[in-house]
Formats: sequence, C-alpha cells, structure tokens
Amino acid sequence: MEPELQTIFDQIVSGDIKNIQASMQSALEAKFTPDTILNKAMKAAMEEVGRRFERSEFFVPEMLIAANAMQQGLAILKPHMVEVGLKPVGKVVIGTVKGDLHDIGKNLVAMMLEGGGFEVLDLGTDVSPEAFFETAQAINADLIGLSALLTTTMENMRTTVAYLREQNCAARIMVGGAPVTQNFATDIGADGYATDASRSVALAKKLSV
Ligand code: B1M
Repeated sequence: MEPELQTIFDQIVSGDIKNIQASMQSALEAKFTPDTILNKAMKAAMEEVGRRFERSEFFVPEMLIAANAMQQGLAILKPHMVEVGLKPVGKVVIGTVKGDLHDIGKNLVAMMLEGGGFEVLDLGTDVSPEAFFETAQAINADLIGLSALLTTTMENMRTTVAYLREQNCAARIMVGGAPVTQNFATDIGADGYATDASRSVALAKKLSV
C-alpha cells in the first residue's frame, strides 16, 4: 500500500483521532481520489478491526475508538463527495434499524445519496419502525433506507418492512448492510438491496422514478 494510505489505515486501526484528519488532508493533496482513500485505506482498516475483534485481539472499546477515527476521517472526505447545488432528485429517510448501533456504513450511504442529489434525513441508529414511518410521512419521502450490521438486528429489518407495509407506506424501501443479501431483501419484501454506498445511489435513482 502507498505510504499515505498505509498511514490512514494504521491511524484508523489504532484509533488515532489526533492525526487522522491531517493525514486525510495530506492524502487528498497528494492527489489520491476520495474513492481510493475510502476503499483502499479506510474500509480496509475497518475490515482489519473486524478481523482483530474475531481473533479477540480487539474488544468493543478498541472497535469504538477505531470507529471514531473513521468518522473523523469521513468528515474530511464529505465535502469532496457531495456535489453542491444539485437539484434534489428525491427525498430519503435513512437509519440503522432498532437494536443496532453501527452507523459508519449507513453514514456513507447517506453521504453518497446526498452526493447523488438526494435530500437525506438521517434518523441515526436504533430506529424504531414507527419512527421510520412517521418521518417518511411527515416529509413525504420517496424512499426509506434501512441499514443493519448484525445478524440479530437483520430480523428487526424484517419487522420494520412488515410494519411499513401494514401502514401502507407510500415510500419504497431499500436495505443494506454487511449481513444483508439480495435473497434476504427479497424474502422480507424490500423493494431493493445494495451491497455498498455507490450502488445504493444507482438503486435509489431506479426506485424513485
Ligand atoms: Co460491531 N460488529 N458490534 N461494533 N463492528 C461487527 C459488525 C462484526 C462483524 C465484528 C466481527 O465479529 N467481525 C460483529 C457482527 C457479527 C454478526 O452479527 N454476524 C459485531 C459485533 C458482534 C458487535 C457487538 C455485538 C459487540 C459486543 O458488544 N460484544 C456490538 C453490537 C452493538 C449494537 O449494535 N447493538 C458491536 C459494537 C460495535 C461498536 C459500537 C464498537 C462499533 C460501531 C461504531 C459505529 O458504527 N459508530 C463496531 C464496529 C466498528 C464494527 C466493525 C469492526 C466495523 C463496521 C464498519 O463500520 N464497517 C464490524 C466488522 C466489519 O464490518 N468487518 C463490526 C465499515 C463500513 C463502511 O461498512 O457498515 O458494512 P458497512 O457498510 C457498507 C455496506 O454494508 C453497505 O454500504 C456500506 C458502505 O459501502 N451498507 C448499505 C450499509 N448499510 C447500507 C444501507 C443501504 C445500502 C447499503 O441501503 C439503505
């Protein structure tokens, strides 16, 4: 890995919130694209954190400080990923489902959707089916985006979709997150599934026409 990217990778894994933003700036100045920094250094670092957690070399506190460093780094990337002045192409309510506190992937999806011209209302994490529904109604959303990172909370995604259908919610529903698959999305009756943040923009555009 190139030294600039290696530094970012190491700083995220070790949760170095003091230096991560300066390193991100240096990498951008060195002409690495936001996409390269995100995929080759930042996402790779979170995967490494996950592997260390599985091997019991890292525990929740280490995961948490790594996640904080990741969020700090993403704040530097955001202005480079979101084009200003785009005419809104649709409204999206997004959140991580009930019981789930992971928000990095969901934040990235929200950021890319904004970059793709969507108006995004982010409800955060641990979001109830009722909150998704009420917010979508209140802003007349075209789309609702559900994220889940745990095999356990995936079932809350099913409950949320079922609730939204019972309420005859007009917004279309897209889902994603590491354990989620196309088969699962189809099984729970979601309108679409995206594997990652960039694909979620194409999907959102397709679903909101
Ligand atoms: Co957690 N955690 N965690 N964790 N954590 C995982 C997910 C885990 C895989 C780690 C592991 O064991 N290898 C494991 C889940 C196992 C499982 O269910 N099969 C796990 C566990 C077990 C837990 C706890 C239960 C640990 C404990 O307490 N014992 C606990 C649960 C807390 C809870 O939610 N109730 C927990 C807690 C945490 C922290 C709070 C410490 C922290 C999260 C902090 C935060 O998010 N602010 C954390 C972290 C950081 C992780 C890992 C290391 C990294 C997750 C991440 O940010 N990835 C993770 C291991 C891993 O992923 N390898 C792990 C980077 C991110 C860019 O990717 O989120 O997949 P991702 O998002 C992608 C796609 O999935 C997709 O696009 C995104 C961008 O490309 N996508 C969508 C996501 N949402 C989408 C929505 C869409 C479309 C696409 O449409 C709407």
